[in-house]
Amino acid sequence: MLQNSKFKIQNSKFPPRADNGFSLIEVLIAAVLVGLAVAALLGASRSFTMANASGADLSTAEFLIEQIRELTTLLPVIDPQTETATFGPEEAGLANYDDLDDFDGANFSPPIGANRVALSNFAGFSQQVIVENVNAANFEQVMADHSSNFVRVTVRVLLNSREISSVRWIRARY
Ligand SMILES: [Ca+2]
Ligand SMILES: [Ca+2]
Repeated sequence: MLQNSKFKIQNSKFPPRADNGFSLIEVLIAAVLVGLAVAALLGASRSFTMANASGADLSTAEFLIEQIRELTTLLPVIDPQTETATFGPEEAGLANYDDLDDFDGANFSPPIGANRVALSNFAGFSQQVIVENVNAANFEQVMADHSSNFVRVTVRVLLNSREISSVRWIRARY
């Protein structure tokens, strides 16, 4: 029994392969396939980079809008001293702005942070602020300055004069 199986192993030789390498055609096809794969990867990488760049601009714009929202959110809607006498800034400069309508028409370039300090790292970006009174029953309807208890704040962020993002919100006078 044992001898028999030994005999079989000794005699079970695999037939030698006709060739152990690749043919020229196989190599050429492989080279073409690798080339196509590399080209596809490069194309995908380029479009991803472009999408990523515009995504980064949008993230920056949203960050800059948030800075204005944070800066103004605790300010009263009308001036604490002169109340509705003036629509717009009663103060000489940004450092002393103390109510929401002081920011109407403001254009910060370079943009500013919530602490009113210029963000020179974001040069090229700018923040435009519009403050308008709107109808209490219809926030889309703009009314005369100080003629309602609701104001709509619009912040637009531009990069090199191109609008990247804009956000509107409503504040109530209380
Ligand atoms: Ca003021
Ligand atoms: Ca004011």
